[in-house]
Amino acid sequence: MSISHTNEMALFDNNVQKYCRFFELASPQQFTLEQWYQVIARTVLEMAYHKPQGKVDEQRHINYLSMEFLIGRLTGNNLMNLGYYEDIKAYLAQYQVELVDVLEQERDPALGNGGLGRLAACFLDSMATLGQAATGYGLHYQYGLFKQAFQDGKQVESGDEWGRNQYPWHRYNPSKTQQVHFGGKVVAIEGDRYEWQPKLTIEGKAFDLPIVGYQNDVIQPLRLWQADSPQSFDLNQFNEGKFVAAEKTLIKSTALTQVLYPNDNHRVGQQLRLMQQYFHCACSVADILSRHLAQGFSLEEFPKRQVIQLNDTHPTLAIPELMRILLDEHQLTWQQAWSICQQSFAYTNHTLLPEALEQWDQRLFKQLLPRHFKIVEKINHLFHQQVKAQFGDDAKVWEKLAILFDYRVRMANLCVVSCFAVNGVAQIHSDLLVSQLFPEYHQLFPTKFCNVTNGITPRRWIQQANPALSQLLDQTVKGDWKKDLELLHQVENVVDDVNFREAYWHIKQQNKAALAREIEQTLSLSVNPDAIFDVQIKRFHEYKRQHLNLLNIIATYQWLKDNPNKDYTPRLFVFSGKAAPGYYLAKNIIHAINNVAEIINNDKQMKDKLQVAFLPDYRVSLAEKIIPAADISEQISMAGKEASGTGNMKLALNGALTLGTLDGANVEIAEMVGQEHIFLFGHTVESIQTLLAEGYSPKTYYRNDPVLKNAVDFLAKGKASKGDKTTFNLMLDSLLEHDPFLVFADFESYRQAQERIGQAYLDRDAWLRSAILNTARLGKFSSDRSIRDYQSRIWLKK
Ligand code: GPQ
Repeated sequence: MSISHTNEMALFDNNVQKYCRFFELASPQQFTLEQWYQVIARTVLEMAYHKPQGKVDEQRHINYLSMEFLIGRLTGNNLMNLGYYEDIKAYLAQYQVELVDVLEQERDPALGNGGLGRLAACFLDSMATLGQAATGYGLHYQYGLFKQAFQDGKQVESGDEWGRNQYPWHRYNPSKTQQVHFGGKVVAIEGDRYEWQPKLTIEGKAFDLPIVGYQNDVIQPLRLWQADSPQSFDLNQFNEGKFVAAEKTLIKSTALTQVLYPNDNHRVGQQLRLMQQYFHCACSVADILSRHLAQGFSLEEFPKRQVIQLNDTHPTLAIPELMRILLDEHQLTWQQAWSICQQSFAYTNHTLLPEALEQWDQRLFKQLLPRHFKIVEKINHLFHQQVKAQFGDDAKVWEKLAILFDYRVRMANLCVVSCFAVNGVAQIHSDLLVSQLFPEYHQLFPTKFCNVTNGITPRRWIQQANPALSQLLDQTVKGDWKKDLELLHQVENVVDDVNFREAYWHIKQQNKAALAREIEQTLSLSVNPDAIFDVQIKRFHEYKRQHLNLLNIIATYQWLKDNPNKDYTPRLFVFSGKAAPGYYLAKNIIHAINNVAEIINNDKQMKDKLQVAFLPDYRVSLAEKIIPAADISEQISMAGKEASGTGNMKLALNGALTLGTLDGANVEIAEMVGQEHIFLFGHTVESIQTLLAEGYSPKTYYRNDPVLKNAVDFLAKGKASKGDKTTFNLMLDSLLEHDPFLVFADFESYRQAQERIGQAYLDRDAWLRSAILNTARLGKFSSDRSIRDYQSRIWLKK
């Protein structure tokens, strides 16, 4: 036990003994693992607040508004960041208890869908670690992202009742309760001042989770709002039943934060979602303002002291909400209020996909938020004057720039007009944001746009997920790489050191063996630990092209059947990921992968050569097990569609080589690691433009490439569906008729890249060298660097 922690561990022991009496046990020996988990978490939470708070920079307080925070398990992470991990591990040893087993008891709080939510979690970790004053604001969903299981190969969903009421890391903070109003009407008072007479009021209760900085004693809240009120409300009262086809009408107020909408990169049109969004914004803005005023600052000082960072457009309503409070409650003039808002809000865009850009039905918006609608109308009107001044009265231009258009409220446009900064999440994405989505806005506001490439926290994604690699890096690197990931550059110096190389290789093999055990346990599939572990783990979406991966697997299977004696480097293809419950085509792809896996895994000729493992219920804790074991990281989206990706960074830092298109952050990964250490393939954004201009016909590829045709026909002829030729029509018709994400166009190039991988793996030394250089050269992708970029380019920009 480290000297500095002796007192704290005495306190810890004291608490353990107290709980022991509390549970009427003779000795802690009798605790179940679940009890250990609860006792450790609760005790450490208390201990954390006993320490003097570490220093934070309060120049500007960052209020990070996000509908999703995919935080993952907190216990191990908090123990590490607080510096208690080793002490508590040693403490438990006296009771023959393994800390890792205790940590497995924690259910992941799955309060997000995918990359966007996980990014928010990494950013909170980095802000605390860098001492950037910050509060995360989200929702305290009762059900997180649904649980996924497979039945006959098909995804089935069930509710994720994650136990928010027993969760040991959060505390209810009754002094922060807020009131949120909906519906009703507005009455003019004077000038821009109105009185809102709402129809319904719901209470928002605050639940705080501690975000612990890495060994700096900084703790900041992630404040999650929970709707609570005994009242029920009738959704019909806002809209005479016109918007609620898919929703129940009589709803308990608590339903507002009952469930996370399971959509990723896709907008939701439902009224309850709009209410959720406003609830989130209203609680958060009120909290931010009251904190600001309680510190003794004036409203004029608000922009100097606060930033409200909008994680995509989901929290856009915070803008008209702050306007409303400033105008109606604080009686500021429009100019004063607008100036405060324009200097306080910043917007991060996470997608260019048109189907993901939020637009709300104007009537629904107006009925639910009549005062906010008036405010948006005025913002829109004043902006129109500005557009006319710049571009003349050009209807075509206005059609693109308007906030209100065609009876819709366009949230991205409201953000660009109102915010002082707009950023994309990787260089290529930020460039496309300007050139494709917002070119006229860029002409109007050339200095608003910038790039901040995403990052990941090395504390969770190396230290916690890959303890063996972490230890090797501790021994190799001078200075704490966990605080400054660029220090990993030093690893370049030992890339030719035999001992280091052997240790690095050994760690990867151990991690693969551990994943093999997990696969055996979950799928009863015994896999070849010496195969290339080729991993695609992410949400299922056509643009991410899991079906491109699948078609190659089928083609490989067919080739191996025809050429049983030819050389082939054994592969294990690992998939994990969920599809939105209403996204039938993505679910069809999941079904196809499972059925093909079943055939291949049961074919004795394929044993130890070609295997497919689809692990159900992808979540943060499962990612932590898969990532350290990967040899190949599949990042194969259609170029221009993946804004950044962050799994690509986690995998490459853990020594997987990327098989990817020039999309999102893959472009920057390639730049950092060097062309020789990454497998690039496929069309680029530029070559896609040419292809589409010439008229793309997927059928031509199908007809001209017998390998592609055979793979497609395997599914079309029912060979993976017991003879039923229609099972995969959804996917196949889309591919053959439109192929909107150019799967066929990239198929051949993808096959060639896979071929190169098979060859490259045979040269173990060269492969290992590439893997090590991936770890050494990707320090840029720490989320600490992302946060520093936010500071210098947006939050604290001079
Ligand atoms: N992203 Cl718009 C999501 O995870 N969900 C969404 O609804 C939207 C974006 C992702 C995006 O697809 C990835 O490319 C990014 O790396 C990630 O956000 C974080 O920026």
